[in-house]
Amino acid sequence: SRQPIRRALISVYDKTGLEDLAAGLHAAGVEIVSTGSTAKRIAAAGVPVIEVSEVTGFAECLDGRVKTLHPRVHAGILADRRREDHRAQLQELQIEPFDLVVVNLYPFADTVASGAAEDQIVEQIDIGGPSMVRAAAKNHASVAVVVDPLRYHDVVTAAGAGGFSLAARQRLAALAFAHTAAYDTAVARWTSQQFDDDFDAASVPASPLSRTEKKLNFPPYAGLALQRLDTLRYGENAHQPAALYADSSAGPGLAQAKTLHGKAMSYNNYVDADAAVRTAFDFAQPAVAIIKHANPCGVAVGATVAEAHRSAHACDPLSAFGGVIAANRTITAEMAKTVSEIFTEVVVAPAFEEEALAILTKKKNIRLLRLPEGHRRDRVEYKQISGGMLLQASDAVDAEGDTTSGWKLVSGEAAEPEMLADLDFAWRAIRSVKSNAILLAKNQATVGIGMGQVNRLDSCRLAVQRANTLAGDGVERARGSVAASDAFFPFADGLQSLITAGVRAVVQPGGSQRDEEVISAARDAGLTMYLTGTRHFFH
Ligand code: 93A
Repeated sequence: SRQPIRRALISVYDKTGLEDLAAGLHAAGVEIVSTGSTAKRIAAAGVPVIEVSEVTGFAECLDGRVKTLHPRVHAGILADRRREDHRAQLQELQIEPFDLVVVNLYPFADTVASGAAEDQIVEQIDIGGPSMVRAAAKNHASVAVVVDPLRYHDVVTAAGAGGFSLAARQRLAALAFAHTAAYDTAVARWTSQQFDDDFDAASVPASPLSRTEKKLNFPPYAGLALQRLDTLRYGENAHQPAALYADSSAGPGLAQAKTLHGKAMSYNNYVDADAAVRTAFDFAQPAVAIIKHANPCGVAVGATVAEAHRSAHACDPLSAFGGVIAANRTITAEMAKTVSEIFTEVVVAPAFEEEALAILTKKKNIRLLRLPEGHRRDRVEYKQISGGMLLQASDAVDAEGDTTSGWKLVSGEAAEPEMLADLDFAWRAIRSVKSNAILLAKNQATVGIGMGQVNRLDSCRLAVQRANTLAGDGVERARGSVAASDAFFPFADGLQSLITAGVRAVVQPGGSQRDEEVISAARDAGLTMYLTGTRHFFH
């Protein structure tokens, strides 16, 4: 049932792996026919290739809209090699059949997602590509079709081994039809939304999951794997009934945590505990986060959790009153002693030392929560909007490993190891601060946080003001600190206020239209500034 591969048609938008594929096919004695820029790339790799226009005798026209839409191409794909009459007609028409079709389509969905204009999006509706894919898939009795660069290796192997078996060609055909169906669904959704005033999202088939969405387990249909766990006393306010659910497609996480001591967790306790855990577990070293109203009022790392807690608390003792604390390590007796002196709503951690429990359980009003074994950050986050919800991969770009190696120094001297460690700390911690976020840090601890403002200048001012007043010792803590900004500075004004306050180094994503202005303000002040290239919005 193997169909030897003698002639292949290759037309790919995504050129990943193309050179190796072409070289491999050529080495297996396969003749390659290809379209414009695909043919150029193959030829540039030193592999012989025939232009499709040579086969059709018709130059590509209408700016590429018509390249492969020609009987000499489609008869070559659609001829059923088992049929005498098909073979005879090909001979009569002097058309050579194709045994293999490799295509990947114009990036329609990506173009829509990029915010491109209507005309540009329309241009990315691939017509010739899906036609070839569907033709080859229909004729799987004679032709193998491949739409995914990940399969090129199999193609080269098959070419050298007498071709694909019928079963393999059938499987490839099924994948190919699923691929074009998904492609057209995306086109249908966009055109309906764009041009149909009575557009009803539910009437159009669901958009297919992308490859990364599949990897992340985004649910393909409505309905998460929710399981009701508990009734909560009330929601954010006393007149709002509320409940706790577990999502078995995620976790284990905070929802499965065990209350070791204290009153039942409230809705707001859960919200803050979640923010605390999210923050503390972003660090490899022992780390503590103190949260109020979903924002950190202190984050620090240290040699021990006790040390980290002392530094985190010192950031803002005023706000830490009634706070929710998370640690990424076992709560020690030493830390428990300090915590017991401060009115605290919740302490959440992977474990508690016996003695720590003995100390903390003396306090009637504190809740102690133990995270479940194997607790991990959810890879997908949900946010409800009216009538639906939004899903996204969680922001874990550089949760592990070295964050600083990819940074670009754009102003001042390179940071000494100690300053670099503080910048690294600030950049990790800022991920847990609601945007717009500016975070000042010193000695691996926050010293001033400006959060939740609707412009960056106010966040800068707030961070400085809180750094300089909350210590309560008359010390200007902003002076000599380093700063992180969760997104770029749209103007130099915010940065200027940090410079005036004595901040020594800044890490920020960059990418503003006014980067030059911002960077030159940093240079004028001799400030060390790094650009990360990624941002950490969090709302
Ligand atoms: O504009 S099209 O719809 N018209 C065609 O005849 C056609 N033939 C192949 N798009 C067409 N293609 C697509 O061009 C393929 O699906 C592939 O994505 C791309 C490859 O073109 P090039 O080799 O010039 O990069």
